[in-house]
Amino acid sequence: MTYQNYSLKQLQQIDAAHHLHPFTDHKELREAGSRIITRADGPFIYDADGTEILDGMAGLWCVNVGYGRNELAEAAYAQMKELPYYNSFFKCSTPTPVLLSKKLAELAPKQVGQVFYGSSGSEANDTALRLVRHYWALEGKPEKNRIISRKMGYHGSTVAGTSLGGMEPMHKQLGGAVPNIVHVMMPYAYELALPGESDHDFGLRAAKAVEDAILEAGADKVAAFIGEPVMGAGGVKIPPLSYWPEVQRICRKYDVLLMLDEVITGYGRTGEWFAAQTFGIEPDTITTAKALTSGYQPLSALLVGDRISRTLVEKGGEFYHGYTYSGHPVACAVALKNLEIIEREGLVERVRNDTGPYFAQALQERIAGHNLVGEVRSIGLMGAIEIVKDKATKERYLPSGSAAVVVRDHAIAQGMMLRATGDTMILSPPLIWTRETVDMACDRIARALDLAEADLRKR
Ligand code: PXG
Repeated sequence: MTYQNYSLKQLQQIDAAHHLHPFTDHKELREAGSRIITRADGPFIYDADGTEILDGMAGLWCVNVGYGRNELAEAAYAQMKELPYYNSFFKCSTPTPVLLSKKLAELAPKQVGQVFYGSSGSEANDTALRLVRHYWALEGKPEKNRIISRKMGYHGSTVAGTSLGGMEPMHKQLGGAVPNIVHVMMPYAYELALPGESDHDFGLRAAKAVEDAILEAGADKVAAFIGEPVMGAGGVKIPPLSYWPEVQRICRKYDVLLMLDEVITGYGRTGEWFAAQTFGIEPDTITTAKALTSGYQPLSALLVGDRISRTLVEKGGEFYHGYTYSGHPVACAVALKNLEIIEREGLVERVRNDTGPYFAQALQERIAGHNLVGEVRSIGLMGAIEIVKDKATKERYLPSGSAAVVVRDHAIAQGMMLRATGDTMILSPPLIWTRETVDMACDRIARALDLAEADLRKR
């Protein structure tokens, strides 16, 4: 029986009765009822009432090639018929992860040539954490096991992902994180730069927090630094250009590995295949997931730098780690086809040279001037709108985070899906957006801001 046999109301009732959603206040959801999305095509999603909504979030930062790609469905179907599953344990392999690994090694920065697969970004970060600790143990330095991360970083929701991330409410619920992970300041100039401090100087100061943490622990105790090139779930926080090269210099100075979490930024979002290329750095690991398959299949790939893989091979000994679905043949077949589409349609170049700059300009010209907007910022097709009560003083509406939700609800009613995180609106659209789609989004967001302002000023 297909869902078409159920009314929207029935689906909502069954959802409420049996389905526990991620990151949800379940009491609140029971009262409101869920929004049920039934289909999607190109840049649009459609809810159970048939309402068309422009998807400004590419699902959840993942549907880079947009919806309705028959080629991806066909790749999955063909692979399922040929070989739906076999594992990559016990010295076995299957063709699609083999070929995908070769492709990823070609696309990745030159010092990164090996791939470890999982099904989610969280799993890939679990792998990354275990791998860097294993690396130092193989190098005869098992005590070099601490990881430096950032406050407000997001690295997933498993125990390791939560521990690596810097979200305090998540740590609180975890009730005991993976030990030896410390969190330093984030490079978020809008709120943390000092009066009169240039972007450049702020970037260096934020990087210095990494050095301070290394010195405090002792360099012989620090395994790695991990960060998202652009913090995503934490609010599309784009670091000054001075930040990443300085972090890399510091990591090299103290022989600390550099781990980039590109679960959001990987596969074109910033206008390069990887944000490591955008920021000109050479990480030792790159965590990727989401847009690797454009979300059509669950798949993550931890890209592993040669320094680490060389030690694994030279020293030998089993790395006791892996998942049933590591290198899943169907997911890897879809990833191969997805990367082929991104290449064939030149989506990365389009973001870099056309839609990315146009998006930045449109946000500046059409959104930044609004009374509710403290700042807009973007890189590639990834943007943020800061919602404030007072532009000049950057004062926010109270309670914290409540205003962005008002904007978001109006935006959805205007046919524009975007996300609110704290007091920040986030955009991360499919890379198939054109200038016209950017214009359509700005029209709808501007209307939502007007309506939200009318509501908020009544408070
Ligand atoms: N790292 C980063 C940088 C992420 O953004 C993960 C790891 C974990 O990936 P998985 O596949 O395990 O979810 C993510 C995921 C949001 C939101 O609300 C963001 C993510 C996931 C769910 C919600 O912005 N990012």
